[in-house]
Amino acid sequence: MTNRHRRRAFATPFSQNLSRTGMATLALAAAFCAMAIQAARCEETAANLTAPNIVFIMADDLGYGDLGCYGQERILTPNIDKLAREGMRFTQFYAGSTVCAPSRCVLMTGYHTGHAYIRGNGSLHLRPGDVTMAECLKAAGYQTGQTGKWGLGYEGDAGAPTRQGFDFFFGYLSQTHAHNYYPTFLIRNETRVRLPNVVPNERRGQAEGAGHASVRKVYSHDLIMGEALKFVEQSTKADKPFFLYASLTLPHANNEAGREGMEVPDLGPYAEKDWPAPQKGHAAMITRMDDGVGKLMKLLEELGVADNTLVFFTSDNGPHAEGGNNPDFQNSNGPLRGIKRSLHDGGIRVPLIAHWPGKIKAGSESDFIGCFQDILPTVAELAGPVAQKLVPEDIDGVSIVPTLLGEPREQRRHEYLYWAFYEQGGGQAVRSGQWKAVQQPVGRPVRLYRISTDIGEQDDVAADHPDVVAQMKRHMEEAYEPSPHWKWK
Ligand SMILES: [Ca+2]
Ligand SMILES: [Ca+2]
Repeated sequence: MTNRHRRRAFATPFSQNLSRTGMATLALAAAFCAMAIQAARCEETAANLTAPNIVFIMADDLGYGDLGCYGQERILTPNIDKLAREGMRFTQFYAGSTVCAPSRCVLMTGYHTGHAYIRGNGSLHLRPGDVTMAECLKAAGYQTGQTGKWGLGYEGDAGAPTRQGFDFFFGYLSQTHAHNYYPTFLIRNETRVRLPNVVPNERRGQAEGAGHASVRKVYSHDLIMGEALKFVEQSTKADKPFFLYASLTLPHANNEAGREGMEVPDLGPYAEKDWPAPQKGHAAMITRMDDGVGKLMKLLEELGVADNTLVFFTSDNGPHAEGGNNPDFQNSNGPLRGIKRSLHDGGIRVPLIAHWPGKIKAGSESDFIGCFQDILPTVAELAGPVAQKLVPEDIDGVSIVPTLLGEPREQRRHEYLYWAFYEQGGGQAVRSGQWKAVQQPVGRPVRLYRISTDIGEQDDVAADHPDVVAQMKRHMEEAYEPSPHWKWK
């Protein structure tokens, strides 16, 4: 990957426009002093922290409005709501992409979808040289495990999680396989584990295992959650921190099952609701996931490691209209516009909760404008210098540790965030401060929204602000690095 076009888009913390006068020299000296003090303070902060366990829980296609703590009124999510009450809730955090694979690539490698290697769903897998979050944490002494859906490599290739820094893996490698909640097999490390479900006309090739089961014995989410709990329990026996990446598959649809795609073993508290069947399934999936989060949090308490564990909860992209689900029924995107595959905020703005008792202020809220590429530098900073040194210098993320810990040192901010989406004629979007620009499909005029006051992106003000539109177009040009694998189509 060439770095020729790389120009980092971060706001600088202090002015670079000092003139060549004596005053300027003095000011420079003062600035260097301030930097030195700041650097010393950073080192001190890092030295005082014991590297925490890190649990990163990610739902699949869960919308900004699907959780009680983000305004959901029908679907019960008591455990995740508790997580938010005890931790920090982000209101302006974004997923890496509006669909699965690229969002996960941004999360794992820290490059946005104008720079990342995997920028869309498809058959590409991570290369050995791609540096992942798991590799950084493993190098820093962490035990690393993933349960759930990977999406960045297939059986036997270099992209498999066990070849990208994970000591342990259980779940689905292929995203299409992951559609099926009652599969005939899942994968433990690099070996298939047979399951008693029966799937007639099961798909083959890279989608192997996808289909609609006729005999449903074992629900994959329950196994995935169970393996997550086991990994945590076993990890706490060793004298090392652990990293769990629980990339849950709920509430994604089984796209092979038509209008019966919201597969769930029981409808729980929604069984008697006067709702369409897919909506009952959708709600039951989310509540079942919430129940798993509750079990995980309880286990951390029981094992006595809750206070030294940083837990994140988020989603990989906005809500879907698949498997019979109507995202409007439960207002899954909240006040936002659009769903999965849109570059309006409904497709990309996601819940993010961070929980670390005694370190992250309970009941706090942050309007920091961040994105998945920020997670890698954040966890690497917490893991220490060995992990930090492995993170490539040209990634697009910034560490949000100062925000999480409420530190006095300055939080680096993005000058802008960028997304490229390569399906459906392509699309690009930029978020910069109060502004949001969307060009979807590519080639159409750029629409501009003052998102600070127009969260629903209803009022296109491009005609009133040609200077802002020009600036947003410059950001798009700067952020987009051509790739032979990714063309607007
Ligand atoms: Ca997804
Ligand atoms: Ca690698």
